[in-house]
Amino acid sequence: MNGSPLTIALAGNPNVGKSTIFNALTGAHQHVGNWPGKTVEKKEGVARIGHDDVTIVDLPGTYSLNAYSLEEIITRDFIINERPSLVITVADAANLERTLYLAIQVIELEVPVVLVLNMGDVAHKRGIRLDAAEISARLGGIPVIETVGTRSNGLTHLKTAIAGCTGCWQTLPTIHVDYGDLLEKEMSALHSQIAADPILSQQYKSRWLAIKLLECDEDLRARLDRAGYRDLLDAADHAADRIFEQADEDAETLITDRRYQFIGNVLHGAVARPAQGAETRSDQVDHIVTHPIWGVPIFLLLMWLVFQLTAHVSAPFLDWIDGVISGPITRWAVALLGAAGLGGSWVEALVVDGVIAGVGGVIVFVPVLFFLYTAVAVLEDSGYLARSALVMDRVMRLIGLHGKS
Ligand SMILES: Nc1nc2c(ncn2[C@@H]2O[C@H](COP(=O)(O)OP(=O)(O)O)[C@@H](O)[C@H]2O)c(=O)[nH]1
Ligand SMILES: [Mg+2]
Repeated sequence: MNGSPLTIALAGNPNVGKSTIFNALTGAHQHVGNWPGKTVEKKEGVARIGHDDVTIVDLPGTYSLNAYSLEEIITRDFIINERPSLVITVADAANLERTLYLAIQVIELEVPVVLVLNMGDVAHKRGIRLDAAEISARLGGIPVIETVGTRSNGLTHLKTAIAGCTGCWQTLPTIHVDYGDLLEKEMSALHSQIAADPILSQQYKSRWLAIKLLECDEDLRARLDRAGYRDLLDAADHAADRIFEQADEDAETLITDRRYQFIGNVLHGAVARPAQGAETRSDQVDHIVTHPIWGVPIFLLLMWLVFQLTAHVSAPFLDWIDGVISGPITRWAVALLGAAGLGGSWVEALVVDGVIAGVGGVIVFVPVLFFLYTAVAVLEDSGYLARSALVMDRVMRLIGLHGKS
C-alpha cells in the first residue's frame, strides 16, 4: 500500500472537535489554504497510519449535506468527486441525536465511514453512558470509536480503525434509512431511472441522488438541468407532488423526520441518560437568574453593583492619578520650562494648561474604564449577559418593545 495516495476526510458539525482530532492525527504536518475559488478555509495534513502516510482533509463544519450553505456544498462535492478512501465522521457524544444527523447523511453517500464519538469526557460528566459496540452493530458494523480529542484519548483506536478501513469500498455495509412505503416507492422509481443512465450512475450513487431529488436539492437540480436531465427533474417534481398530496407534508420534511426516527432507533437502548431531575449547579443558577420575577431585580442589583464598583472602587485611583498630574508632573514641567527660560511664556501655558491638563483629563478615566470593562467581561464570560437579555426582553415586551423593535 506504500506510496498509494490515500485520502481521508474529516466531517462533522461545527465544534464537535474535528480540528482537534485533525491536529492530533497530523501534528505539525499541515497545510492551510482555501478551497479553490471559495473563501472557506481548507486544512490538509499528513498522518502516519501504520506504515503509510495518509492525507487528511479537515472538511468545513456542517449540520447537513443539503445545499443551503457553501460549507455543505464543499463537503458533499468533496466526498462525491474526490471519493476519499474513508470519511471520519465526528459526532458529539453528549449530543448524539443532533450530531448523528450529519453522520447518517454521510453514510447515505455510500462511502466507507468511521464514526467518532468525541467529547467523551463531557458525556461522562453529564452521566451519559454509551454502548459504542451496540451503536456500531445497528449501523451495519461501521467502526464506532469513542474519543476525547483534547486529551488524545482513543486516538490509537481510531488509527487502528482507519488502517482497517481505508479502501474497503468492496466490503461496505449497506445501511438504508427506511423512508416509509410512500417515499420508498417514489424513490425506487427515480432510482431505476438514474441507474439506467450510465453517466449519471457513474457519477452519483443512484439511491442518494433519488433522495436528493425528492428533497428538491437546488444545487443538484441546477447541475442536472444544465446537463440536460429535464426528464428526470420532471419525474422528480411529479413524485414530490404525489407525496405532498398523499402525506399532506412535503417530501423534504418527511425525509428529515425519517432520518431522526432512524437515529432514534439506533440510539434506543444504546445510550443511557441519568434520571431526569439531576440538575447541574449551572442549571440551578440559570433558573434563579432568568426567573420571570426575580430575574429583573437581580439584573438591576447587578447593574447597580457594576456602577458602584466602577464609581467607588476606581475613585481613589482616579484621585491619585489626578493628584500626580496636577501636582508633581505639572511642577516638573514648570520647573523644566523655567530652567529653559520659558517660565511664564505662552509655551508654558500651552504645555501646562493645554497638553498636560488635556491628556491628564483623559487619563484620569482609565481606572473607571478598567473597572467597568473588567466587570462587563466577567458578566459576559460567565454567560450572564446573554441570559439577562432574555430577562430584559420580557420586560421590554411588557412595554411593547420586543427584541426586533
Ligand atoms: N471537553 C472536550 N472538549 C473538546 C474535545 N474535543 C475538542 N474539544 C474542544 O471543543 C472546541 C471545538 O473544537 P474544534 O476542534 O475546533 O471543533 P471543530 O469546529 O469541529 O473543528 C475546542 O475548544 C476544543 O478544545 C473533547 O473531547 N472534550
Ligand atoms: Mg474546525
